[in-house]
Amino acid sequence: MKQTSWALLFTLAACLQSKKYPDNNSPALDSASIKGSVIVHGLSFPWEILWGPDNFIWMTERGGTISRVNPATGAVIPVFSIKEVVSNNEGGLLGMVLHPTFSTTPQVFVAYDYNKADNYWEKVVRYTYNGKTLINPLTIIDNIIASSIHNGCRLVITPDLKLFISTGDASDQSLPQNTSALNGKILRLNLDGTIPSDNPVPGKPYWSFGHRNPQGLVYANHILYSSEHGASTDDEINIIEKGRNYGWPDVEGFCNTGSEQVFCKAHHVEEPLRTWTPTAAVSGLDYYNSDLIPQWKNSLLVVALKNARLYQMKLNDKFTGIVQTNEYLTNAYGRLRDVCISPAGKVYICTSNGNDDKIIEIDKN
Ligand SMILES: [Ca+2]
Ligand SMILES: [Ca+2]
Repeated sequence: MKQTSWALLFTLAACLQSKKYPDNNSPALDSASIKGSVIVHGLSFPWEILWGPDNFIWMTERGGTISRVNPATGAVIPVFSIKEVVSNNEGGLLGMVLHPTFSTTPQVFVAYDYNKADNYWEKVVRYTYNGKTLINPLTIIDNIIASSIHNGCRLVITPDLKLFISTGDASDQSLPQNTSALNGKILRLNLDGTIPSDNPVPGKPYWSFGHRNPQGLVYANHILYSSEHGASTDDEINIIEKGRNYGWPDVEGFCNTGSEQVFCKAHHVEEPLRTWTPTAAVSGLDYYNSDLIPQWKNSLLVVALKNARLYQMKLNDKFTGIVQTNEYLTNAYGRLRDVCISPAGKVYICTSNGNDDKIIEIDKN
């Protein structure tokens, strides 16, 4: 099942030649040092891939299935299928995260969309893994408005055991600036669904607001980073800070137009680290700091759907700015949804083409 893609090697070599955003004097990347392989194919819209403490890749597929993927053999082992999931266009079973101490607390958190009283809703449910399947569902949060587009839904648990949930605007632009609505937010909850006492506003589940469709979220260097889809302009990478407003729909990307500058000043809007115009449709986000691919140390990795490539964004020494971006896999596998990294430093990427979707492994050569 495991096959090296020579086309990918050539693509990598070609991509490694070009630095699209050179803004420091980093040495040129060594194209001979990296290779890509398809380890799994035949998937249907994988949405979340994450590296589990069992050294399997845990995966959601949008239709409602949770599986464990053996990265050495490509075997896909079904864990559970959530019957309640309704996959309506971009909606369905989306983000997933495991408890940080999974071996002693084997909890699996998933976000998904479903129908209730003729409306489409999103909720986050916590299951327990019994070694074979998922049991004991507990709803952590419910009644987030779902839509056929803009559902956000990446999940992160920080070391202090807080659950962050990104939610989209569900195509209703009145929601992100309404701090009583659950949409267009990055929410922060305790792992039992209660609201932490140190949230920005007591009793409210949001941590930040003014988001359009954040589909990437990673915690590293004591910083929460996100990726977010813009409309036709201004995809964003953000650093998510407590209580801050990220602008949507009044601000797209930087506070650089007259009306945006007025709004940003009045509402203390946090600007992104970088933007893409036209949009690239950036989705899954992770932080790379392994020695395996040393050129990528201290980088954010984000994959793009529309632009069908991997962006490697080298961070500065304070982890608060992007000093260089390099591009890989351009058009090699179509739309790319999510990325995860093994402890050994191998990078895994899943496609989102809806037909023979794949997981690709990137390793040193
Ligand atoms: Ca913004
Ligand atoms: Ca702007």
